[in-house]
Amino acid sequence: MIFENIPVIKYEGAESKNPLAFKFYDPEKIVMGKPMKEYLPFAMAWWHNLGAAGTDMFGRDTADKSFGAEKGTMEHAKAKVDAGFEFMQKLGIKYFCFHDVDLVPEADDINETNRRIDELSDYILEKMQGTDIKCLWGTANMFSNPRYMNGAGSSNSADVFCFAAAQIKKALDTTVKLGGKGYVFWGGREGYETLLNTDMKFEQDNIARLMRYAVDYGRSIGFTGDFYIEPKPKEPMKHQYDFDAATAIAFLRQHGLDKDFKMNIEANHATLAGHTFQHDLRVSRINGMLGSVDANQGDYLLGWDTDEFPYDVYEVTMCMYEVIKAGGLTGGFNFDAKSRRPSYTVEDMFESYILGMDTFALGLIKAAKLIEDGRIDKFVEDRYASYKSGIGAKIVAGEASLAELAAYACEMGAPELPSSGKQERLEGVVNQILFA
Ligand code: XUL
Ligand code: CO
Repeated sequence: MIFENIPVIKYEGAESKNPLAFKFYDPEKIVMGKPMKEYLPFAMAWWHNLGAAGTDMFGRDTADKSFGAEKGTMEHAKAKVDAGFEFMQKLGIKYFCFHDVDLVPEADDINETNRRIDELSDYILEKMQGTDIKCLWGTANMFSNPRYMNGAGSSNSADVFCFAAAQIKKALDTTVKLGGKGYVFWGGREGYETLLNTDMKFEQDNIARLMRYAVDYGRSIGFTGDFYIEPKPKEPMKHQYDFDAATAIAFLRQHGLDKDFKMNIEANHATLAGHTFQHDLRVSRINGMLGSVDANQGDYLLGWDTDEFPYDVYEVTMCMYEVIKAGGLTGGFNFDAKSRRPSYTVEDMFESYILGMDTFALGLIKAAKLIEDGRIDKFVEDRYASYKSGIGAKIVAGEASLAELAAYACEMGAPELPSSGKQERLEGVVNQILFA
């Protein structure tokens, strides 16, 4: 056992003062006709939970993530598997997400890296047996190694493009081997630093080519899940092509990839794009492309991707509102989040996930209440009542012409002001649902 002093985390209810217990996440509790756990397929992010130890731009690690083995070795890679499975089992988490290089130390020779990935994925498969833990999604890290300084699909080097293809192939093989439901493209360096040296159209077409090669290969080896784009506007690049959900969806449609891809929406990426989390979820939902969520939150006072554990119940309630309206996720909620640097103990690893899971449970409960209450949905419905009959109904049916509408307007004279937006009343309803 690696986390000897940590018990299995149980639901103790809202009054509990035990830091190592759930206050709101009660997996069997029925919410809108389904057990909570079905609405909330949580996933552990291999990289943050088992890898990130607090290093930032100004200082080194604060946490010890060696798990009793020497870092950079296959023993350490296996110790991370042991730690990860014990961690997930103690919290009741059923999924994990990984990058290829989260699993094993990358070797100088890709053939050796691939051999290590095979060995480690065999070990993960063994660990999975007798548990109900599965892979949510896999991905290839095509942003850390210096070769990817100009991106992978967007690189000016065809050799780098091929190397990316090799990594994607292996990551897809491994995702399929581990029964993964999805495969993610996060284009961290798929963008530019300056247009002075950039052929934007060529780079975007090439990214689409790489995705098309990946889809064709994935389908040929029996991968039936969804591919995801995880939009992010910037960081590390000054401008990233998958800026936000609207941009990514238009890109997928332009290149005929929209049948194979959905969105993986990360809260902190949406806010970096100048949107709310809910906005990017809504854009994905109304386009039938809400697939999965990277569950975290940013800091509105900071302009970068802080990847904090979700705590903002307003934001998460509106997330769950979108998810319920979408009929649930085909993917899950991956905690792409890290404990703050001064929260460096083993207890902090668990308490971070407890916070995140409890926040989403609260968000689910409150979003269900908001929908059952019905005032907000009814208000929105009524707000467009002028399109239900008369000239409005004709507009919606596409049976009018511009000349007919103009004639209608000229006869009418100036229209009355539209009905009040009542934002403050609606915000009061949300507060009442959250706190009454
Ligand atoms: C980076 C980020 C990534 C992706 C996977 O901002 O979110 O960890 O989720 O590459
Ligand atoms: Co992410």
